[in-house]
Amino acid sequence: MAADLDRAHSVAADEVAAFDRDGFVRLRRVLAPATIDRYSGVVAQVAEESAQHQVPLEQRSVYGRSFVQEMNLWQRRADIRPLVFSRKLASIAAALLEVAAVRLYHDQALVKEARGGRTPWHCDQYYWPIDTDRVVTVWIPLHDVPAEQGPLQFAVGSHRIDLGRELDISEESEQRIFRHHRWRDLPIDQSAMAAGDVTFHQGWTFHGADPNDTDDARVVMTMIYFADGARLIEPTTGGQRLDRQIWLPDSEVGKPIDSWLNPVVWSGDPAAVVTLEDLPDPGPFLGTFDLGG
Ligand SMILES: O=C(O)CCC(=O)C(=O)O
Repeated sequence: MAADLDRAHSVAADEVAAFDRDGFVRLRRVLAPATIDRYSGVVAQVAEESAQHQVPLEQRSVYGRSFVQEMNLWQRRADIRPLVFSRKLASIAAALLEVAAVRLYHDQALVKEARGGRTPWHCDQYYWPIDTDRVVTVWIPLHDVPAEQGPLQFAVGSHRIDLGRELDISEESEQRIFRHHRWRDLPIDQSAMAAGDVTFHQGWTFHGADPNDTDDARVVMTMIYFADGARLIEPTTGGQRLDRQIWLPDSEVGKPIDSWLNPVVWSGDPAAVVTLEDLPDPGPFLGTFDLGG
């Protein structure tokens, strides 16, 4: 299993080109069935614990209904670390971004509960006080995700259109974006995912997901990586200030981000890459978001 997560995975030139052109790429059969089995249980358990602290779905905002969000599991649980620090996944991120090394921004479990709502269209880079667009999220479904369970969907090429980037994820963001014809004309790419498939999307790529119309939770793990050498910028929104506080506490504005929370997870220089032994002991980090209305 660890071997699967650290095994070299070659990324084809047409996959790099598609990622650059479309803002995302779907890669099939990247992770082995045994790896998926191992981590689906861990993430489902975290989500179940989280759900006990949440108000019922019908009392939440549109955002709150879209998924239960648990952040930086690696700080809390040693058993998720081989997945979060997977050299295979981090090396794919570096290849797609066409950079020599990547750091971890943070990880995040995104569990769309049974009958959970739509994930409104949004882009992520708006939340990140980082001076580069060389930032990517890997979205890892931990079981097959058919269309009716809300697989991730992408607006193809939307990373190249500077429209609606300043909108928080909400029903309003979705409605305002769709009023614009350039946005309405973009093709939408959505397809069912099989366990072992993953997607990678850029920070400015608009994405969303349909509701979960099934009685089973949609269990997904994600990691966000950015190019080594990227600098912290002065946060300009509430979301960016919060991100700076939580994920970039020891980094200085204008300087390359290099705190212990953002280790190098892939580099052409193996000595630069963090090992599981280098990581601090798990602590009581509380990355639960309040999903109330
Ligand atoms: O899982 C979802 O429904 C949304 C995922 C997402 O927004 C992300 O990974 O950036």
